[in-house]
Amino acid sequence: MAYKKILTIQDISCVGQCSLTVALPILSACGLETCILPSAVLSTHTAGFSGFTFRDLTDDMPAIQAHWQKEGIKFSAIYTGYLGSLKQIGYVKNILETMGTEDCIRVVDPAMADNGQLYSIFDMEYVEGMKDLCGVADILVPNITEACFLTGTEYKEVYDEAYIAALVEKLLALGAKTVVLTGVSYEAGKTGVLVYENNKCHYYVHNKIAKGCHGTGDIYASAFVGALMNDKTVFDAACIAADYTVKCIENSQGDPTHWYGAKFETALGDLIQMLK
Ligand code: PXL
Repeated sequence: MAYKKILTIQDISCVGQCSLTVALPILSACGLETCILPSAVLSTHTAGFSGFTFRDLTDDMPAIQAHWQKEGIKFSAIYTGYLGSLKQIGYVKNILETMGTEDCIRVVDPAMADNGQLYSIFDMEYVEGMKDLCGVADILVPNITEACFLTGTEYKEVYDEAYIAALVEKLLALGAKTVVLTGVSYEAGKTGVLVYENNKCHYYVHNKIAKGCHGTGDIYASAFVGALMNDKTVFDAACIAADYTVKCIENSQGDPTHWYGAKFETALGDLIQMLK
């Protein structure tokens, strides 16, 4: 595999095992030079902690990008996650459009919602902005809740294949070429990932661990990008990311003091093995 430089744009939650504190170690473990653009700095993530600090870095972005342009820096992949503001989405869209190498792969994780609800700092105006960002993605990696918000679809806990097919069709209409939809579950105790690429759908089913963890969307998307940039196909990368995420959740069971994230570090060795 050629040595690749990639950029990931998401927040730094100083404590909480999500966003950049997950993406950076996972992508580095996958053998990738990982450059970062922090969207915001928070004392913790926003899902379960109260009184967190939040410094929005939107206004730093244009100068950072301008410096990179002056230095002639380009990225083989650009992967975006949790962003800091609606205004920032415009800057990030421009970075996706202009900062990649000719064969750059643009991956957008519209990290804004889970379990039927938007994360606390976001509103419907932000959802509209995120729709626009999805239009420049080569690969979109939403969970079902995010897919519903992006497409104006009613969120359901129980659904059939026709519901998922309609959801994917509406996501493609936003402009993304490939969709990797996570958390698609048709039977109790199982869940999976649906990959739509080149007019074909593939589904990978795996065990669903009853007690999930915060931050697994970020773990999944990071491992997916890491595997993809190791020259795996989109479907193989989606399967590897699923197996790794399940292992992270398994390794995090039975520790009530660790309610805020998954112990993803303990399974990095497994991820590296899966890439071989
Ligand atoms: O894992 C998604 C995420 C990322 N960043 C912040 C969050 C969350 C989920 O709540 O609060 C700051």
